[in-house]
Amino acid sequence: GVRERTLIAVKPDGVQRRLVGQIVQRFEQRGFKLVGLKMVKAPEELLSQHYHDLRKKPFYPSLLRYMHSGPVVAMVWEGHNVVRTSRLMVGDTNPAEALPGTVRGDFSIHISRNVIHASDSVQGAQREIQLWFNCTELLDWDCCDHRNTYQ
Ligand code: YYY
Ligand code: MG
Repeated sequence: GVRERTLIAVKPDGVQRRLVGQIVQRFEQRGFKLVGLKMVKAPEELLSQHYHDLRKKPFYPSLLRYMHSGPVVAMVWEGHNVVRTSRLMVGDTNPAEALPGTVRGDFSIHISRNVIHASDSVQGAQREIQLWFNCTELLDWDCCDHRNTYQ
């Protein structure tokens, strides 16, 4: 439905490289609705829950160190099919495989510094949104262009 939500986060490299504005712009211009946004230095506890499924991977320790190295801009975007569409907008995990036109394909080179996070399933998105945001930080507001974005 049009109320589907996903967690998007500009990672510390993306914030350092001043890419926040361009990334927000892509989701706005696509027509999705921003319902939450904050800048945080993510606690290690949050990051270990966020990346729980990857805890046995060889790159996990450096992944956590990188994600904890500086501020992250976490956002919740809402709209029809937003989880799948935002994965397409973000591009392949490995920037070498990410197509031009995607965030990773336009702004990154190496898998260890791939600029952005996007939830990979509707269930995963719900779990991640609960980890990163209180419900009071998510705003339910009427988008004036709703009738021009949907049927
Ligand atoms: O969802 P996505 O970010 O595209 O990839 P995941 O498989 O969930 O991995 C999370 C994160 O871990 C990835 O964005 C970069 C990092 N990573 C890595 O550094 N090296 C790998 N071989 C795989 C993933
Ligand atoms: Mg993932």
